[in-house]
Amino acid sequence: MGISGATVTLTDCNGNPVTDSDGNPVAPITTASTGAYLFINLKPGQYTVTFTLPDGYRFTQPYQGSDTAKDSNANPATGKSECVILAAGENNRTIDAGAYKPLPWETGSGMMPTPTASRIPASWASRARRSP
Ligand SMILES: [Ca+2]
Repeated sequence: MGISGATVTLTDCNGNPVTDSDGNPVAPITTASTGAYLFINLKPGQYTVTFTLPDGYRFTQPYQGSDTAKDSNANPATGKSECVILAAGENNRTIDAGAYKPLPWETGSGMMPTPTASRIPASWASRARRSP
């Protein structure tokens, strides 16, 4: 399940704006209903992905489990991933954010409903040339 309306921003590891292989600024992406995002035509380098969640969502704990394609990379306090090295020709689909929408207490029952977890799956790629 994806989260729509999240903003995904790509910067260098110092938080500075980056440009793609053609020298154009890499604009932030707002996720669609699948939650997926795609940055293409990037230069090899070191990047940080910053996730900004829609109202009401919170990040899950990062780096849970052993599957890097499914774990959350977002620091719950900042929404930033770790500094990631993107090699030439690499297509990195492992940087993502887990988030959930807390549900209000059910008054009277004493039961806390289990929040539904969602993911913002990532996809980003470098390549030397743009495909025709
Ligand atoms: Ca991950």
